[in-house]
Amino acid sequence: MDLQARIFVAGHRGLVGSAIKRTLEAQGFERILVRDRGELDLLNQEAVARFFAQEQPEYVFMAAAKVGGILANSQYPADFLYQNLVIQTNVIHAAHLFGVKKLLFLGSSCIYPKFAPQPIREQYLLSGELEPTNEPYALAKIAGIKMCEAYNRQYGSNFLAVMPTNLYGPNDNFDLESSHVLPALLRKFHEAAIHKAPSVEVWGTGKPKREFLYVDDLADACVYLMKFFDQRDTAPFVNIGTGEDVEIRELASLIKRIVGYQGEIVFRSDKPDGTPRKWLDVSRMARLGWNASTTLEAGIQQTYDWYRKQHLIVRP
Ligand code: GFB
Repeated sequence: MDLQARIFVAGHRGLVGSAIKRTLEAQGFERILVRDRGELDLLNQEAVARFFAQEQPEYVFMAAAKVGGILANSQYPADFLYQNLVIQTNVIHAAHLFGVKKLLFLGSSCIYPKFAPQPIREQYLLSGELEPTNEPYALAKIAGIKMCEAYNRQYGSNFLAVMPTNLYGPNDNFDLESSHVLPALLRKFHEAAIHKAPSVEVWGTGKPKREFLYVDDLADACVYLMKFFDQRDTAPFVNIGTGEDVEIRELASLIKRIVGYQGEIVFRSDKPDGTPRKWLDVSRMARLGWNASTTLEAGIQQTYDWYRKQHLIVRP
């Protein structure tokens, strides 16, 4: 992938797409193609094909998706299934029709069975039942992985798929209803500190474990794979994580300390816990020469700095 390559970053406003764009820019890539939702509706097959015909992208990072936390996934199962299936189908198929050299599809660690052995190896895909809170999203992502595999097999395409663990960082969604746990807790502790609230609510029992990867590390891994690996080398897909997970209660304590909040933490066990653990085996990616570099504490601190800058709020 030379610095003049035409690279389409689908979903460049989102958490992952914006980090990939930042990383590509920092590495000197000059022809990064992006389109806002108003300019290109990825749900529209004809519009997607027209865009590929006009712009002839050579490389595609498929980071556009309908995403959300445990509550949003439970409330909008149809949207998560429909939108992800259609968006990814349109982009992957257009990449095939218009001769894209390489495409990288973003999956998610929730594609693995709810009770998969830990740490989760890539070959555990489709070996058991999914976690019900995000089954529709997971099914769409599994279809995306299988679509990449099928196009590689039938047409000799070079489509890669990566399975990142739970992500966080700048440009995340901080809406308390639809976001993931890390941005939600950053915001809750921050606001509680400002308003000197006596306690902060954390959903569930606090016992589930999650592995959190700073999004700039993920972007670095994606660009690394796009530059140096083909689907033959990474086949069929690869986990990306830190290799370490934490209990939600430990995460809450860490965020509380970073924000400087003095009050109590209250666990709302009437809210869902979701899957008990999804700890990724990242040895395949390590063998490919890549490891995460940002510690959880440093990543949360950077995300918190970004959040406060966005909201022009002084430190409590
Ligand atoms: O991040 P999260 O929404 O997604 O929740 P999942 C992780 C854990 O944090 C759950 C708990 O056990 C939640 O109950 N939690 C505690 C909270 N407080 C909060 C809070 O204020 N907000 C949120 N959101 N959670 C998602 C999937 O699952 O993971 C998606 O639904 C996707 O499909 C994503 O795969 C990576 O890790 O449970």
